[in-house]
Amino acid sequence: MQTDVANQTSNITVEDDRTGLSIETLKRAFADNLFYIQGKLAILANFTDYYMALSYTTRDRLLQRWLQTLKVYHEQDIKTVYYLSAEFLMGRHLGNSLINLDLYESIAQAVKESGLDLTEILEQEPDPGLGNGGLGRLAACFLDSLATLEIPAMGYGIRYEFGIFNQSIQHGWQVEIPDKWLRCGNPWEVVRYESTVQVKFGGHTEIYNDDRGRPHTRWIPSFTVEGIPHDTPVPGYQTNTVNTLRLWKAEAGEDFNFQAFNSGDYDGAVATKIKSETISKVLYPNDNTPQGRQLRLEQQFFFVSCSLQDIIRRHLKKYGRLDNLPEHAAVQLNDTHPAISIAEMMRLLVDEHGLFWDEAWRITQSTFAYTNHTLMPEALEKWGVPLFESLLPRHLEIIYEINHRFLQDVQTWYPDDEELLARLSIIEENGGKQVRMANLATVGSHAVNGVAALHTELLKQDVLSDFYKLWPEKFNNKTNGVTPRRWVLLANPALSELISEKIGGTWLKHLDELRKLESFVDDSDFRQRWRQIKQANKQKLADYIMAHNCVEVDVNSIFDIQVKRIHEYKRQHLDLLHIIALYLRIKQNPHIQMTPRTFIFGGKAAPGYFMAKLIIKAINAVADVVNRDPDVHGRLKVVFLANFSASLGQLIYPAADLSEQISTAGKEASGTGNMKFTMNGALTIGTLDGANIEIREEVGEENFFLFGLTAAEVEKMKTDGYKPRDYYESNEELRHVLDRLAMGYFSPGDKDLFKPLVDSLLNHDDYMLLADYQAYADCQDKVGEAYKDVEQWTTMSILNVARSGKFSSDRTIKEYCDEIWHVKPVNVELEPYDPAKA
Ligand code: GPW
Repeated sequence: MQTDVANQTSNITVEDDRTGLSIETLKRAFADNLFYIQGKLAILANFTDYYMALSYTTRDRLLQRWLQTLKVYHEQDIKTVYYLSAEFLMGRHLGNSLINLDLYESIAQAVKESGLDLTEILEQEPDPGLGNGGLGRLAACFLDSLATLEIPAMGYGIRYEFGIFNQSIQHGWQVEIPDKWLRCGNPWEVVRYESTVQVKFGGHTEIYNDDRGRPHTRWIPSFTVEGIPHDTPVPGYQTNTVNTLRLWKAEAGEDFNFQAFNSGDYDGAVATKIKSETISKVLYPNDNTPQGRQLRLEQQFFFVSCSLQDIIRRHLKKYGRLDNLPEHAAVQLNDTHPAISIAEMMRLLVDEHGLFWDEAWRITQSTFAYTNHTLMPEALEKWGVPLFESLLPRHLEIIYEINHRFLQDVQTWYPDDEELLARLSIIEENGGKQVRMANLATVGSHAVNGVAALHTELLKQDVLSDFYKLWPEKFNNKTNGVTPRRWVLLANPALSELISEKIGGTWLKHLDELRKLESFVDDSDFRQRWRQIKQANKQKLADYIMAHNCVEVDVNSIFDIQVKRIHEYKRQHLDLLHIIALYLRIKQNPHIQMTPRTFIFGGKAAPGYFMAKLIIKAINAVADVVNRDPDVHGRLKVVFLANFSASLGQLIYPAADLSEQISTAGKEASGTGNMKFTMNGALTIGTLDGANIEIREEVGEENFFLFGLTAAEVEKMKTDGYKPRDYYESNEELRHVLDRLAMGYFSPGDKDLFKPLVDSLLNHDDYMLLADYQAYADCQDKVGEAYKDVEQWTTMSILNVARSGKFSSDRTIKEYCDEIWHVKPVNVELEPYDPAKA
């Protein structure tokens, strides 16, 4: 039908304000958006206005690809990946969109000709912090790779109104500030009210008979919440594919609103509204340590139910039947946070769509796969049965039924092994019944994977060993990766340009091609430019440190960096013990030779994690003493950068000389920061943990600083009876370091401040810092020596980058596609946008 709107706009050509790519058109579009979207005259506009106008200019250029991708997915017979995750740490969108659309240079030029600076505008964007750390950032890297590889895929999660808190440091302590990231509006989301779904909570179940007299179960909820989809485009790199990240916002169900409102119960209406909206209000700031709070379970069920209903609705519309769902949908569970999916899918199929149990179970098992991200026993999610029953009564019944049938099978395979049954059961029976989400996810999925080779081996031998005995074929490894588009091209443009000049630009899609850099390792001009780029990146970070911490750092010193969530198993305090040791060495021997170092830390602590917060305070306390002391001047500096985030990471990784990956062996499932450092030419000091092992394998042991106990040695020591105090007694330097901390040397106003930290190390030391201390200090001495040999260090740095190709998330995603999801790329051809035909 020819509408008036279509008639009026049918003369628009490709070079219009919304799709045109010439500098002139981009400038005009930018000015136009400033006027019509931001409602500002150019002379009155501020940087937020520029950022918004430029974002809309860029978004317009994404929309054609995005809508075309949706059209192709709608029309073709395809299989789609659904990545369910409670966290997506996407990072800033504008710079990434410009990179992936190949628009960066032209926009930079257009902005320049408008009298502005693009990098300054990019800094205005609030960093969407809808995740805690590695797990959420992995989800974002995976979406980038899926779109780049042209795989039909959709991310599903929660649109938190408040993301991870902003961290400020006051008197050395972490202070949490709410993250109002939506304050100025979000140009990257499109609200799809028409796809709103209803989510039930609470109430009870009842049996009823259908017309043929067959019994069914019905769930009568006590309240209903609406899920409103907010869609964000996810552009692939140099491809037409733009996938969708669909995040759900919780709102009050309409009937509830009106019932209370119409009867004059305004307080009641408001209370319902608040209760509903609370569900997507705030991200839980715990990493690797879940808290069994009711609201958290509500969040998990909310986004799972929204997403599965959405998937089923779309599938039914296209195919009219559900038996073939596994041929068209692969659903990946990002840890157990969405594991309630298994029960919800069964409920939807059996209760709402009338399928038989066995058929529903076949569909469920063949659709879902589960990724485990931790071995730490306290991080495995469990929910008390009473809470579960009050919030999700029907799901508890379904879980009991799944468990009953599963344990019956086990009994026929392994008769009379009560202990095996108790370990495998989805319900933990001792000490208050609990639902074990990892067991539910494992039973309900056809594939279970770990995130690095060692981690998967330990899963098979330890945490999930009983399941591995039942179903060895379910278990597989998928070593993590990171996207080189954000973490090299966007973060380190100078290095990227040098690399492309030498080996061409295709490495950004085929990261293994970085190997070609090895043939330039002896090229002295190349080596010199390599060093200059690192130096310039260090200078940028030094400027940031001066601006934010008022500390002057020497760019010729080793930038020795540990950035990640603060956790005892990650051992930021091992780094700190060594810093104190260096400080004391200088104090004892003021003329000692030492390679100058700048120690840089960044990372957030969970607000309720006392020891992690004390570690932050300790780092800052040591920094205060060290940075002020003229005796160590020119040799040591310590800096804690507040509010570490994806965007701060983009500044930090390219500036690092040394990457600290020093977790207790067997505790870090993979790590992904380790990969970002390596790709940017930092060398690693690390333990044989997580993906460190594979990084070392790739770059060569001579290009990696290894220290510490192995996972097996850690376990053996624990069973043999580990006594940390023995190390204290027998190691003089370590004793001095711990004594100074315990005595209050770094906390003059409060001498006992760090006693809990020292006591914990002397009496328990769950993460074996004292056992690893000397090996770490010795290894750091080797680092100091190695850095003095500039040429050798340059060679090692180049080889680290040249051999980092394995750690592209493209490689990881290809493995998921081939071995778990069985999905293929779908080509998206662009049709010129013509409103007359739209
Ligand atoms: F506990 N990871 C994380 F397994 O960032 F759920 N948050 C988490 O809550 C968990 C894991 C969980 C991290 C791992 O600690 C890290 O080793 C891994 O590289 C990352 O997940 C991505 O797999």
